[in-house]
This record gives sequence, C-alpha cells and structure tokens, in this order.
Amino acid sequence: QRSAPAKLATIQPVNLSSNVDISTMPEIGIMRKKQPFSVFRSTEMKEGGDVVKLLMESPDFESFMKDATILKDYLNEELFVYALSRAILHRPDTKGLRMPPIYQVMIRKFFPAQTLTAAIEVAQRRGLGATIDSEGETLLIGPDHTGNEVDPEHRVAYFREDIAVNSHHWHWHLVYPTDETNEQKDRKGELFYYMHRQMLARYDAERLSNDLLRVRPYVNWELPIQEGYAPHLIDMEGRAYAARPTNLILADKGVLNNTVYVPELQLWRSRLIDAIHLGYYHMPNKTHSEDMYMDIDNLGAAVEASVSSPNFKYYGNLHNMGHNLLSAIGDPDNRYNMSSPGGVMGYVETAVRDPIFFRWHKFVDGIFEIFHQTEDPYKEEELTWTGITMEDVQLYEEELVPVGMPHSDSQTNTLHTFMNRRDIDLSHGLDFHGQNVKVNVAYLDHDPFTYAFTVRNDTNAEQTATVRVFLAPKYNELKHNIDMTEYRTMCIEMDKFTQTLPTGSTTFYRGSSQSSVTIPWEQTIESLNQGNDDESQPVVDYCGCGWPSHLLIPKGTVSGMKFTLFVMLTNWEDDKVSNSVSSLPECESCAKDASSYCGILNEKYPDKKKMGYPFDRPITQPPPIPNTLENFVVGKTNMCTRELEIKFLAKVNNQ
Ligand SMILES: [Cu+2]
Repeated sequence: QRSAPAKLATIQPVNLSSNVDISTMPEIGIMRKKQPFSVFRSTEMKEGGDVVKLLMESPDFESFMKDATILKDYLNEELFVYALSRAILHRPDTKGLRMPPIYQVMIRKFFPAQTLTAAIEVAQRRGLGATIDSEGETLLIGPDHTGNEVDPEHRVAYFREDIAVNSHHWHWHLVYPTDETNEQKDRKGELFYYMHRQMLARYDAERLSNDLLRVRPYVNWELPIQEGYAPHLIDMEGRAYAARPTNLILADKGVLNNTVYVPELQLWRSRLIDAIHLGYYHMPNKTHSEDMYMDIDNLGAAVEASVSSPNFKYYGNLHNMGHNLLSAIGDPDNRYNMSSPGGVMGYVETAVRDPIFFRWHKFVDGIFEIFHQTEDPYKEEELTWTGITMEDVQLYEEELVPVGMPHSDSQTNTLHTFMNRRDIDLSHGLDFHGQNVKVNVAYLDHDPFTYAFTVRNDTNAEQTATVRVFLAPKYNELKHNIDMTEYRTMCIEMDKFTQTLPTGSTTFYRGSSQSSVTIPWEQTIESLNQGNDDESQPVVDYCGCGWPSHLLIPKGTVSGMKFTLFVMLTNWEDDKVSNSVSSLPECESCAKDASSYCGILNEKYPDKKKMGYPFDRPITQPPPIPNTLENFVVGKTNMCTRELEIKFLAKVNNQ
C-alpha cells in the first residue's frame, strides 16, 4: 500500500551534497531570478519541464530533497515552485504530500500591492514597539481595490479575483501541462475544453445574478475591447502588472523577427475551423489516414495548444498566444519596457482576474461548439434507462456529517448565499522580520445543503447508477426561458457520483460538500507546519485542483433568482472505466476529489461518457415542439428537473 503522507514540517533543508551538478546543465538556470514565470511562454516552459525531469529522476526521497534544495537557490523562484509542485504530484514517494496553498507562496500574484505595502507598514510599526492586541492586526481587503461601480464589470470582481478560483486555475494547468511528460493524462484536451466551458457557465450565472449580460465572445480582433482591467499587482522587482485600459485593440506582439502577428492567429483559427468541417486534420508529410480524424480530445490539444496537437506547425498555438497577445496589448512592442510582467493574462494564476479572460475563452469555446454542431444528437436509447424512474429530488438547507436525512424543517426550495471572510497569513511569501501579518479576505459563500433523491428500480435486480446533477439559470437576460441551445452551454455541473439502487423505491442523500467538482479551502502553511495533517484522512493523491466549494452555487439575487436543477441517472455498468480506482462503485478515496473538472491524478477520467453528457451534443425537437429542457425530459423516466431559487443574504460571517 501507499506510504503515509510526509509532513511538510519534516522537510527541512538537508546537507548540500546532491546528485545535481548544475555546472553541467546549461539548459537550466537560464531564466533570471525575480522574473514572473509563465507556462504560456515556450522558453520558460521548456526550462521548467527540464527541471521537472531532473526532480523526477532523483532516485529516492532524500536525494530529491537535496536536489530540490540546490535547485531552489539556483533557479528562478516561480519556475522552481512550478517544477517542484509538478514533481511532488508525480513522484511515488511524495504521494499524499500536501503542498501549501499557492496564494501563500506566490503572494504577489494573489494580493494587491497596496495590501502588501500596508502589511509591511504594520510589521514595521510593531518592530518600533507599537502596541497591538494579542490577535495582531488584520488588514481587510475586498474586491474594491480594482474598481468601482462606474465599471459594470466590477460587479463580478468578487468572482474573478477570488483567490481560490485563481488557485484552482493554476492547479489545473499544473496537473495538465502543455509540454511533454511521461505522466498519464487521460482526455487532457477534452478536459481543457470542458473545464473552461464550466468556468464560463459559472461566470455567466454570476453575471446574470448581477444584472449583467452573459459574456460576449472576443471574436472580432479588429474592434476595441470595451472592458478594461487594472490588476493592482506587482512582481518581485516591484514592477506593476500592466493595466489594460478600455478600448485597446489587439496588436502584433514583439519586434523584428520575434514578432507574433495577429493575422497568424486568424490563420490558425481558420485552419482549425476548416479541420472541423472536414472532420480531419492535415498532417505533416502524410497522406490522409485514420489517425488524423477529429474528436473533441485532439481538438482540445490543437486549440490549446499542447504537445499532443495533431500538427502544431499548421494549427499553431491559438489559445496560448491569445493569452500572450492580450497580456502585451498595452505595450505590444515593449517600447516602455512593460513586457515583463505584462498583463495578468500572461499567467495562469492571474489571468482569471481580467474580464478579457472570459471573453477570450468564450471565443475558444465557440470553436469547440462548432465541432459539437457537426455531431449527431444522442439517440433516445443513449439517453434513457428502462426500468429506472427518477421519482423526485428534494432540497434541504442543512448538511449532516456523515450525510443522512436532514431535519424535515430544513426542507426548502431556496438556497442562500452570503459574503464570508477569512484570514490569510502573508508572512510565508514576504519577510516581515519574523512577524505574522494577516489579511482578511472577503468571498462569496453559501449555506450547506443536501439533495434527497427518490428513485424506483423496477428491473428485478440491484443496479448501480451514475447520478448526474446540473444547475442553470431559468431565464436569460431578456427574462425569457432558456432554451436547450442556451442551456447546453450554460448548465453548471454540480455533482456526479455512483449510487447503488436496490429494487423498489429508495431515497438517498447527498451533501453539497460532497460535490465531485469542488474542494474545500486548502490547509494553510501554518497548519501544515504544525503537522496538522488529518491522520484520519486516507492517503490519496492530493493535487489541489478543484473548484472552490464556497462557489459551488451562483450568487443569485436579494429577491431570489430562479434556477433549474436537472438530475439524470445512467447505468454505471456503461460508464465505468476499467483500471481505475474509481471503478469501485463506492470509491472512498476519490469521492473527495474534484474529479469532474480535474480528473483523478495518475488515473483515467472516471466516466466513459463524454464530458458534459448529455448536454455535449446538440439537442433538438421536431417542430413545432419548443426545444426546452422540460420537453427534453419528457418520456425519459431516468431524468427529472426541479425549480429552485437562490437568494443572496446581506449577512457577513467572520471566521
Ligand atoms: Cu486555463
């Protein structure tokens, strides 16, 4: 079996004899110290990948620690964090090792400059003997440092700037890197598409909650970008991440022979769409053959683009270069020396802050949707399950641990959200001369809830079901019912789990914190240093990837916003994936993982169905039947819907 998790506290610098002889390795140590590292820049990614390989080759844990200690002093700081994190994810002897939250390590990419300055001042005042209470001083920050109500986009800054959302995005791209490795990355291209589509669906639900239109895709690159953004972040040398004022136009990036031209991106886009309509890729030096037919997974690889792109030269580097060009939009030829750090779009751990992240990704998602439109709708028998009836789903605003039947008076049709607050210690990412300085961060949260599903099994045998739960706003911005065309790209995956169905009627419960898309707040460095690893937890591959549980449901409105819950049961015998820990019906260890958006580390994606099923393919109705969710469900006993309401409460919690 697996070894017990190594405690962070036990990992201390060891004596410095190491296998790594830096003098013989010209390929590492190229990137200067204090420069922000980006996986979107191929030279930095190349060096990062070389360091990962080096750290993977250390023969045992002790030499791994020695090598890491040597490299830490030698390499660019952020590149080292990236490479070390990847090595820890994949080395067998670091299984279960908990990494500290990235926002406590690279604090400059998560906390505004004025907060860091204020934190330094607090530490200095204390150093001069200023009296402080025993709790210390805590600095309050909310999203208000990056804008105000003059910019309507600022209404959803709490979502874009949420530190756990940005941390999730960093972890996702850490677990699914674009470069070449021996790590098993099942359905990486498809998950690139699906995870980002889900981020868009969630963002759109937040926008509708805040009286904003859904995101418009950034398709016409000749038009000015109306939505600006000012990140208020600085890098390790004190240089500001570039603001992106309103109405800038995308420009060629770089000078002379290093230029990336906007028309190149347009060419890549045309070629990708061309390949979608042809159904296959043009390959280098090859005639047409089986291996170049298009599917959603290789399309994801081609669009992102990763090393598995079917033809990188021809289909280019569309998604990554879009990030880079948008990051450079304020100083595209670097005449003001702003190319480093550039804008937040240049880094996975900061990009989500900028409204253009979502406009860019909606454009990228549109390419995947063109592909889906070439697919045939699922046949009736691919959507139904004879003998299984989804009789009812109820909601309770209470979650028992372990999960069970909640008190009947908590039964509800209304879920509640509110702003919560949480202290985060900055002193692990900045030196306050031995003092701790905390910031108090505001974030959207919700009251816990439980689903109660009632299912009738008339098949004369016990069955195992995959339970699929989705949520989407009921109305669009015009207050019209959302039809299936809109619903398909707007529905939020809430949960997916396996459940045994005895014959007859059963009711089973599922708590909101059990969701297969979310993870709770990460353990802070302080609790890891104290050795507070929860010993009762099974030793699992811990990867830090997962949607923040506090953002499981959208904000809703003060008066209550209507949503539709959709539940579908499929036969797990058809969904299960062999050779996977998740092939156990009641998988204990993976139940807590955010497998829907992140897969399972070093395992296959735990569901044979296409990601987003049954909403990945087009859904139609023969005219004149309206193409609604209600009509989609008609005649399919294994599905049901329920209307609910989400209310935002003005209460503020403090923890
Ligand atoms: Cu991303």
